[in-house]
This record gives sequence, structure tokens and C-alpha cells, in this order.
Amino acid sequence: MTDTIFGKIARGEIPADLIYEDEDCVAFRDISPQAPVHILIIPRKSIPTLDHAQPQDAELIGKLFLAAAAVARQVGIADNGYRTVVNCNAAGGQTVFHLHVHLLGGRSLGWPPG
Ligand code: DGP
Repeated sequence: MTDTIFGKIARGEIPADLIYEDEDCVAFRDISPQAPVHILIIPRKSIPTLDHAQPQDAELIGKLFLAAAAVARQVGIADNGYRTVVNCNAAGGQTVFHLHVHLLGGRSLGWPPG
């Protein structure tokens, strides 16, 4: 298992602006927000990238997205709409190798993304 800054946040070893947590997932504000709302939802389990996810992670990955939807409702962006993004590996824009879902909202989001 790899350890990253997100693993340390999940274990409470370094601070983050926590929005939500349960036994499987932790959500906290991105340090470099790309929208008025930019929250990261991570599993407590360290999975480096989506490409590393295994069939036994299916339920956990479902929980991550349900947590993202719950957080979107909690912070008031669900009705207007939002985007969830999972970057995978270098060309996908991934810089922290602990699987995470970006939750972006609070403004109209362009498509396609850059
Ligand atoms: P990605 O590029 O998809 O791997 O996204 C990583 C995101 O993590 C990026 O938007 C910036 C954010 N980030 C990096 N380090 C920290 C940190 O120490 N704390 C918080 N809250 N966010 C971080």
C-alpha cells in the first residue's frame, strides 16, 4: 500500500477542512479550489488510482459516489448541479496517488474539460 498526504488526512495525522466522514470515506475541501465548491472525497483504504481498483472494491467505490452526492446536498449545490471527476494517472491529471473524487460546483462548469 502506498502512503500519501491523503492517507495522512484520512488517519487524522495532518489537518484538513473536513466536511464529512464515515467508516469508509472522508471528505475535505481541496487546498487549491477550482470552483467555489471544490471538495475531495476519498476512501480510508489506500487505492492509488482507479486503475488499481479491484472487483472487491466495487461497494467502496459506490459508497464514495454516494458520499459525494450526500456532500453535494449538504453544501447546497445539488439542485443547481455539480460535477464529479476522478483523474487517473499523469495524462489524466492525477497528482496525489490515493483514489479520490473531486466534487466541483457553485458555478457553471464548461465542457469539455481542459
Ligand atoms: P489530482 O490532481 O486529481 O490528483 O487532485 C489532487 C488535488 O489534491 C488537487 O486539486 C490539490 C489537492 N491537494 C493536494 N495536496 C493537498 C493537501 O495537502 N490538502 C488538501 N486539502 N488538498 C490537497
